[in-house]
Amino acid sequence: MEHVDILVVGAGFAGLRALYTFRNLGMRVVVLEASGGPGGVWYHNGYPGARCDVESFDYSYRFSPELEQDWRWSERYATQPEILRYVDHVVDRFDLRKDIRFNTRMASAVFDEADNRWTVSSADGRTWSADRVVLCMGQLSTPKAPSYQGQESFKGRIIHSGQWPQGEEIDFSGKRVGVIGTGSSGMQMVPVIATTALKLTVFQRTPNFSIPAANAPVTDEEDRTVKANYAARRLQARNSPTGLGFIPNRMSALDATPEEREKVYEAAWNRLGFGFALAYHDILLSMPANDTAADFIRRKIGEQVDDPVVREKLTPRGHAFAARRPSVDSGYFKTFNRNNVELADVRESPIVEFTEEGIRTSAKLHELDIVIFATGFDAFTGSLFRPDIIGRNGVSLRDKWANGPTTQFGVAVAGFPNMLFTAGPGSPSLLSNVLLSIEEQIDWFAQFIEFMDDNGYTTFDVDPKVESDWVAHVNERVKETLYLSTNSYYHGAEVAGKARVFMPYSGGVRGYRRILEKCAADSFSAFRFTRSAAEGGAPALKVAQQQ
Ligand code: NA7
Repeated sequence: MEHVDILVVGAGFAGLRALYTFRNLGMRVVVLEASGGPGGVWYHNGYPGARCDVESFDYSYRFSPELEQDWRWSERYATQPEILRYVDHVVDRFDLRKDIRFNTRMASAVFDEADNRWTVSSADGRTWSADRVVLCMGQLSTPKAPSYQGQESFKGRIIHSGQWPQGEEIDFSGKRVGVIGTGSSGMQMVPVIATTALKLTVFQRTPNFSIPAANAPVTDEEDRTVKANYAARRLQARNSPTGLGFIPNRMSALDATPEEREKVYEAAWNRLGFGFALAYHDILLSMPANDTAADFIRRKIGEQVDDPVVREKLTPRGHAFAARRPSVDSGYFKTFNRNNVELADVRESPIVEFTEEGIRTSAKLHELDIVIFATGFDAFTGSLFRPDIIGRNGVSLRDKWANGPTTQFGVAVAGFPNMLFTAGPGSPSLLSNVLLSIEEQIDWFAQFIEFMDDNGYTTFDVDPKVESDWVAHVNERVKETLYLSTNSYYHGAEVAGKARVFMPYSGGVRGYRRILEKCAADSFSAFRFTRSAAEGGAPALKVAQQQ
C-alpha cells in the first residue's frame, strides 16, 4: 500500500491542476486516472467536430503566466485534438506524468475512523492510504445511452460520442449514419459527418437553441493583443457571472424598443456565442424577457433552413432559451438543406426498435451502417456514484445522496471527512466556465489545507446543519432564474429515476468566490476540525458556526 498526503482522482483539467498545486505545497500527491491518458472527458470525446464552446483563451489554465504566453491557440474555439495537445504540453511542462497512475480506475474509497485516513482501492486491486482525497471526476464524464429493443441484433456499429474509439479514424464515406441526440455533441458532429456520409439521419427528441460559434483562426495580432492583456482578461472573467468574461447588459430586455433589441441581439448573434444569454441581464430571469431572445433565435434558425416542415421541427419551442444548455454551433441548421441529410423527429415518431438493418421508428425503418449515441452523460453524480465511496459509519455517498446531492459550498459532504471535490453539485460548475471554476476551487483548497496544517488539524468534516443551509441557499438562488422552468440535466431529469434536485449553484462565479473568500477570512469556521489524539492530545473540536 502506497501512503500519500493527497490522493487525487481523475487526470482531467481539474486533477492536473490539483496535482500541480498540491505538489507545490510540498505534499506527496498521486493521481488515479481510469483512462490511458490525461484530459478527462476530452480524452474520450473524440467524435468528428468535437470542440470546446468556450473560447480557447478562456478555456485554458491561468496559474502560469509563462504557459499563457507560450501556448499558441490556433482557433477561437479549440478542437478536441488541440485541447489534448495542450493537456499533454501541460503534463510534460510541469512534469506531472510521473505522479499519475493511468489505466487505474478507483473502485472504492473508504474512510477509516480509527486513523482518519482514506483507503483507496483500484479495480485491479492496488491500494493507497491517503490523508485526504480530492475527487476531480468530472460532471459530464459518465456516458449514458438508451437501450433499445433489438439493439444487439444490429449488424452495424454503435458508438457513443463520449466513448469514441481511441486511435481509430472512422471513415463515414459511403456509409449510412444515424445520430441520436441533438445536444452540443450531436450538433457539433452533424455538420462534419454530413460532408462525407452517404446518408445521415438525425434522430431528434428536443430541438435545441443554438448560437453560431463564429469560429475563426486566431490571428497573430489577436494572439498578441490577448497575451498583452491576459491578466485583465482573466480578471474580467473572474468577475463575470459565468466566468466567461461576458458582462451582462444592465438593461432589461423589456425596457428596450423592438428596434433596439433587434440591434443588440443581432450583434450578440454574430459574435458572442454563450454571451448571447447576457445580451440583457434578465434573459434568464424573466420569461417575457426570455421570450424576446427566444423569438429572435427561432427566427434566425428558421432563416437557415429551406424546407418549411424541417424548419418547424428544428425550431425549439416550449422551453426558455438557456434554461437547458444551449449549443454554440458551426453550420448545424444549414446541414439540413443537404440532400443526404434527414431529420427524424422521435417525439412525433418514436424509436420502436433496432433491427439487423437499422432503426425502426413508428414511421419507418431507417437503414444504417453506423449509429452514434450523442445522448449525453449522467451529469454531476454519475462519476461519483460509480465507485464505492464510504464515509463515517459505513455510509456510502450513493446512500447519503439518495434524495439528491447535499454539500457544503459544493466542495465537501458531511460524514465524508477529509474529502473535497471540484465542480460538483452545489458549486457554479456547469453553469460557468468550468475550468475557471475548477482553478478557483483548487486555489481555495490549497488555502484550506495550509490552514489545517498550520493549526495542526488532521481532520475536517462538515456540520450537517451548515450543509443543509447551503442546499437551501442553492435552492433559493435558483428560484430567481428560469432554470426550473424546464427539464434538464441541471436537475437530474436526464436519467430516469434520478433524484430531481437542482445541482449547480446559480449565484454566479463572483458571488460564489466571495462566499469561499469569506469562509477563509473567518478561519474556515464553517467547517469542523479535529486534531488527532496522537498529535495534539485529546481531540480538539472546533465547533462549526453558521457561515
Ligand atoms: P446533452 O447536452 O445531454 O444532449 C444529449 C442529447 O441526447 C439531447 O438532445 C437529448 O434529448 C438526446 N437524448 C438523450 N437520450 C435520448 C433518447 N433516449 N432518445 C433520443 N434522444 C435522446 O449531451 P451532449 O453530449 O450533447 O453534450 C454534453 C455537454 O457537452 C453539453 O451540455 C456541453 O456542456 C458540452 P433531450 O434533450 O433529453 O430530449
